[in-house]
Amino acid sequence: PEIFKKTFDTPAYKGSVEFNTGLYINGKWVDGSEGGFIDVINPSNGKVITRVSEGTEKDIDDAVAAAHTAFETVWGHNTPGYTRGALLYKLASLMEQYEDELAALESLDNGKTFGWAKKADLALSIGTFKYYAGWADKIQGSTIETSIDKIAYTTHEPIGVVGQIIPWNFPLMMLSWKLGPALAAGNCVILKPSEFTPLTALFTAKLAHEAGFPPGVVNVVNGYGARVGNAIAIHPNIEKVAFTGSTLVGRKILEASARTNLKDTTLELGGKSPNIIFDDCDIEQALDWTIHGIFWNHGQACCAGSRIFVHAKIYDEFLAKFTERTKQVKLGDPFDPTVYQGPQVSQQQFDRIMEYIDSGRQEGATVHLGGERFGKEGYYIKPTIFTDVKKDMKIVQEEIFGPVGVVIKFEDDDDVVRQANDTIYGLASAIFTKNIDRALRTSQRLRAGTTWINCANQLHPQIPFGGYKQSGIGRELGEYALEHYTTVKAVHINLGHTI
Ligand code: TXE
Repeated sequence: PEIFKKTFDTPAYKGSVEFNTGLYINGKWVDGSEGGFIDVINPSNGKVITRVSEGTEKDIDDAVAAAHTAFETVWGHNTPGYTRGALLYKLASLMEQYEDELAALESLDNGKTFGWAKKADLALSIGTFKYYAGWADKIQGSTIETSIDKIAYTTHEPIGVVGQIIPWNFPLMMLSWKLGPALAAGNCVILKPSEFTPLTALFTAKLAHEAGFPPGVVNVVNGYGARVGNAIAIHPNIEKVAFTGSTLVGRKILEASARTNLKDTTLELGGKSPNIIFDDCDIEQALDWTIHGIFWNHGQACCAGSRIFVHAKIYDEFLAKFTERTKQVKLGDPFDPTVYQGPQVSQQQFDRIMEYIDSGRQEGATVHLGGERFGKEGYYIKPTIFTDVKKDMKIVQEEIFGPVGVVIKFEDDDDVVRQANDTIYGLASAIFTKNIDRALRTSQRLRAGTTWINCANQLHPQIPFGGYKQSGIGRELGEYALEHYTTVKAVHINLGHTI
């Protein structure tokens, strides 16, 4: 397998990285079984950064076999929780040590700014590993009392070999949300990063190796979704699959599970989250978070506050200020510390977003701001605000996954709740008001897995995240995620003599 070396000499980061770009299977770096490669593109300029080995079905078979052996010999029941926890903590410490290198790679590969990669992606990923390190020796069942001559107890056992398929918008963070609970609970993992952003996963595999995870416990197989992702989804010896990505592919994963071995399946899918601004909010606070809600990570967040509902009484004032603030969002080189917004991740995503913007125009909405490419190279799109939208327009119903928000005027609380819930999704929601009754009442009525009150896009290792409706199945983070990586065994003990 090839080695990638790069020296960064940027305003935000000076230093070098070096790691293997092969597949990490059974504790070794190998080439893809067919010798293929995938080019990795820098979204700021469209140029090739490097290439990584391309995995195949055979590579997934090898990784699954290694994971089974590890599960039966050195992991699962064979390693005490405190040892698993210590390894997870060691990995988190190594990530801390290489925080700048990881942030630089994430920024180069994904296009997010180095500053945000460090402040959000790195901080949360490290925090997630530490959090689950703490859980590894605290996963326990219960004793159930039934009658005088019977006793029963439960154990929470690891599921076994787990497949994890992650997207490109938060490559490292999604990796930590997946690996953290799976490894803490004692499972062995085959992880497939997105073909668009494999670099930080490979660097992390190197760190996991250094931390001392036994061979076969963590396997990272690069590859395309339709091939390697599908091989995971249909594999008869993978007992659970966790996926983050589009609702379209999520459906395929669930179908594959139904057709094959009924894998336990968790899905974290798309969103079209409402951001509700009541007339009694603190307008400056609402502005700060609304901007962050829709433009953070260039709108490539499944929980992005893409439908911005504003109370009629403050609509004009809010829209004027929102427009001014949006004009100040600085685009440019992700390694420039004054830049907030970098490029979209890929040409495909750029085209997709521009098609949505065109569809909005064609369906009669007004491009209030932006709506076009920024600069001459790379996949940059100006922050875009639509007004005069109608509820059936594609830009109001479908996930755009770019820096595009629609602003909608509302008259009363019942009306806004009805509109907010009028979508196939139910991932997140944000509410801005200084009236606590109004905030909590509205939260209760919103069909969404998260409500942020007077903030947006807040994520925390201890707090569960996941969707209602077609935004997904199951929860990540917090204690809740562990339920999806363990299975319960009930043991009945008879102390008496009668049947
Ligand atoms: O996602 P895919 P794409 C949404 C967002 C975006 C759209 C398309 O709206 O515009 O999806 O993005 C793997 N079997 N989200 O096409 O294809 C793929 O290799 C198994 C929301 O990039 O779903 C990658 O690793 N796996 C989202 C992962 O699935 C398959 C994050 C996600 O890619 C596969 C990303 C298959 N048949 C996109 N096909 C979120 N929830 O945060 C692809 N993959």
